[in-house]
Amino acid sequence: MKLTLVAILFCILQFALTVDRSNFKTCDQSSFCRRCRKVTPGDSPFALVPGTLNIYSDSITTDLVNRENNHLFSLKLEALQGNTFRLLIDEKTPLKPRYRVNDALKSNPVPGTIKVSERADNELVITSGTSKAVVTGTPFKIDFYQNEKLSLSINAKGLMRFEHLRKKPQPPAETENNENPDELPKEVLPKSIEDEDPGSWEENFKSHHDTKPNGPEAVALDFTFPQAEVLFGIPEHADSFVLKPTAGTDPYRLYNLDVFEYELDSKMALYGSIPVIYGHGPEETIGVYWQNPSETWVDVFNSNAEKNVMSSIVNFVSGSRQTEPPAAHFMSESGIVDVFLLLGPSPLDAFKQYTDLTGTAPLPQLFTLAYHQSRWNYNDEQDVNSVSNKFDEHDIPMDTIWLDIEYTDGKKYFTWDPHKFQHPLEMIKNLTTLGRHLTIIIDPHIKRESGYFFHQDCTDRGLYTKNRDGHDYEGWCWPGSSSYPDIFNPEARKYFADQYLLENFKTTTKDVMIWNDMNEPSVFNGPEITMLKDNVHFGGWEHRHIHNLYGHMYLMATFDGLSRRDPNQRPFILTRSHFAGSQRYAAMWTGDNKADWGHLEASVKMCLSEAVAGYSFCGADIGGFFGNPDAELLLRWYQTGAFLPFMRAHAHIDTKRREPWLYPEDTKQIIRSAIRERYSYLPLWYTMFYEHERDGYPVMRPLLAHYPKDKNAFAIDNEFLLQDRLLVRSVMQQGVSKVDVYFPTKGDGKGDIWYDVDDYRKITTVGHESIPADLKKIPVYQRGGSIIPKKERIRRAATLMKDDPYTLIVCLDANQSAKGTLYIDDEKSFEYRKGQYLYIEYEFKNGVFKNRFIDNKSKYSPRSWLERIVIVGLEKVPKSAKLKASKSDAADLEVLPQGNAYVIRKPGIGMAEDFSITLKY
Ligand code: NBV
Repeated sequence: MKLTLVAILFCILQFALTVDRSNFKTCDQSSFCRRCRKVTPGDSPFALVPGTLNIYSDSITTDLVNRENNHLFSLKLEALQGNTFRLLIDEKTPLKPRYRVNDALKSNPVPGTIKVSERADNELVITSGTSKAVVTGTPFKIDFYQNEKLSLSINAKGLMRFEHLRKKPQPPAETENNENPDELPKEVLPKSIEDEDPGSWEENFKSHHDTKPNGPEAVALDFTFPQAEVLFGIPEHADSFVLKPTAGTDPYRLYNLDVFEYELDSKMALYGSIPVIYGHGPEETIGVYWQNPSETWVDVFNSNAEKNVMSSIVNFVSGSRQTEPPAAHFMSESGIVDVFLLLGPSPLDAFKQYTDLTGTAPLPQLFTLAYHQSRWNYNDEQDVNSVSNKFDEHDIPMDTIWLDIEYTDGKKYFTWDPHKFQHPLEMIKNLTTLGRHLTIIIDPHIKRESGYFFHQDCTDRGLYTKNRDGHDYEGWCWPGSSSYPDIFNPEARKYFADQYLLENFKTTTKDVMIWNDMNEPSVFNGPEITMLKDNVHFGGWEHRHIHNLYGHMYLMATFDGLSRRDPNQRPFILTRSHFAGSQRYAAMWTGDNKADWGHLEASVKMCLSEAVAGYSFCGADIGGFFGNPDAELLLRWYQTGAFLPFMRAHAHIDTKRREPWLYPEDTKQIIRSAIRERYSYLPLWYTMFYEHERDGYPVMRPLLAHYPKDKNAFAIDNEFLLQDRLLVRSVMQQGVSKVDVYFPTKGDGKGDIWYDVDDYRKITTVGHESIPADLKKIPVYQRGGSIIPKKERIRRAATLMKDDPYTLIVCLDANQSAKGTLYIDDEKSFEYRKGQYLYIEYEFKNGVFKNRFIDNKSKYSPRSWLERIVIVGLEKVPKSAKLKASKSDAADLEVLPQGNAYVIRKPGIGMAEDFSITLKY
């Protein structure tokens, strides 16, 4: 009863306040963070042990010693293919094994080859390709060079820390001669940081007690980026894309948490954690992937970012560099050092090195890239049907309706509320006949109610996470008293996955997609709203060892379930919690944002950080989850959301209904055209996602990805690129009638030509240009030199546009040429993996437009055809065009001027046909 009251009070309080910082730890309240931060820069106590070196074809191994206590470690430095190294450090003979991550990498990395030479001066040189690692023995340090230039240093600041597992010191016995043979005499070892920290062996936070059975076990290491000017990465934080120095503040925190009404410009932890960081400068980009799923804090050093603008201009002009290059200090509560060094050298190289390790988002069904309509909650079946119908009435395209937790019978997942959702199959059918889909939420907290099959099964089969006493852990969440499947137990994953099969979840169909929320996991009455760290998972691992992986493993189960439900349909899952590699299973969104302008801006910054950390399929609640957006905010949010990879409107249960038609007519019309614009670009989105899966580069990119030398572009995060084809600078401020759009330079003062996608106005500005932006305007530009596929017949749902014809927008560069790709398949199944697709490259050069099939093996022949080619930026006026196609007769085509463009109308060629079109002047 007491617990119930506490939980209810907690929920009420949550709805009354903005973020309650006191619910979450500061570094100072976290014993291991405090300890790691106490290490002072300087000579590291770690050193290689002479005579222990082994050399293999791809790696070296050697012992490492902590000279403060003579504890031994094993070190392995391995070269991987693709200009990447991996460094592993573990205790040589730990008291018990330390946790190693198995499920984040997509597969075993492919080893490279090395050559090793020893230098007299205490150094080992390991060469792989054009890169080399120079390992210094005492104090231990590794420097990575590329073409003789220092790119990255490990432990150059000497902040390494590796707390070995030990027996708990017993209070001294009364007798005088109490000697423990395992420990060196007290006078030899000075008191260590962990001996002195009161939180090393147990820790309290608010009313919660953490028993820490293994005592101190932290690992920490510093990385210096000598060529970098900025650092970015380590999502998820509601902060700028470029990381801020942490001196005098808390470090950035990576600990998956359900943070209510999160603050902006904050280093506090959020729902997801991806421990990859990049250092970027005009010459190169270097990444560091710190593979550790325990609570992690990251200190950022960057004196460059602290300097005032004047001194950077002076430095820039004089060519002088800062004295201290940017650095990052990773500090994790437990585990081992398992770190991947991604040596770039270009930004795209480094991003790909990361996705080569952790994978990409598999090509989603096309409709998932269209518009999703959600709210907590659509009340009942009638409500769902009427919302769907209203979209048609107002001629607004929409592909998916979402149901939040209220559809269930008392928050018991895999059930339906028997009154509000009496005929789920009928409701689903109503949607699917219109070409639409349904997505429902399934959370990981399981209601402890006798008679609820899921609870019964997990109890009977021992599938729940245990508390430290070995009993099923009970926490408080939406259903009230809840337990949490031990998702690290393969049997629990299989059980969870099985529930999605249609023979089990009979009241759904294969067209129902899944939303996994609260999977940090969120526990209302737990420490920091999550699970106790001394809870125990399968294999005996404490929750502290694996916390940031909980949501990821849960996604693996859902993905497995949906894959088995219908092996030839691509699953769609949306997740809140995520870790490195989760992009292989689910799209993610940025959680419970607010209906204010700052949160709208944050949506772009946050998705940019996710994108460079392998997570391309990212979006934010359009309109803001909490609060009620006014008309201007809502329409600007739709305009931005239309150009983010995942486009979904969603709102809290206490907000006013906000479907577009509930706003004034002019607002509705603007929202409608933003959504329609999204639909017109679906062929581009689909192609970009295919190329993401195939090539590993992000879909959404910071400007520095393609303009790495443009220092003014490094920190820009209110503007972004979609591949290198579109530049988006949507309006994200209240009451403005113009925006400053930044057109980047390639570094030589020259830039690309850009064309406004609304009227094909040509822009040759390099730097800022002020653009008028009335409420209808979304400032978006197509790069000269690119070709973009579109569909211009917009229908009620994307699924209905499959066979519709294509339009190609050809924007010319300074050489009057352009290139671009288009990907086509059945938009739904895995047949594309058997070659059932078309992947086409289009090129315009010397007045000739033609196509080329990138994989000749493609066997797919779509019904769709080429309806229109729009050529933008032509210097000479064409009179007509000559078409030559493989399957039809040569023909003369009309070329009509249209504003700033020329339109070749109705080439009428099937998409699988070879052709060329020559302009006649
Ligand atoms: O399931 C209810 C909500 C959901 O609408 C939201 O999108 C999630 O981020 N959920 C969180 C639980 C609690 C919100 C206060």
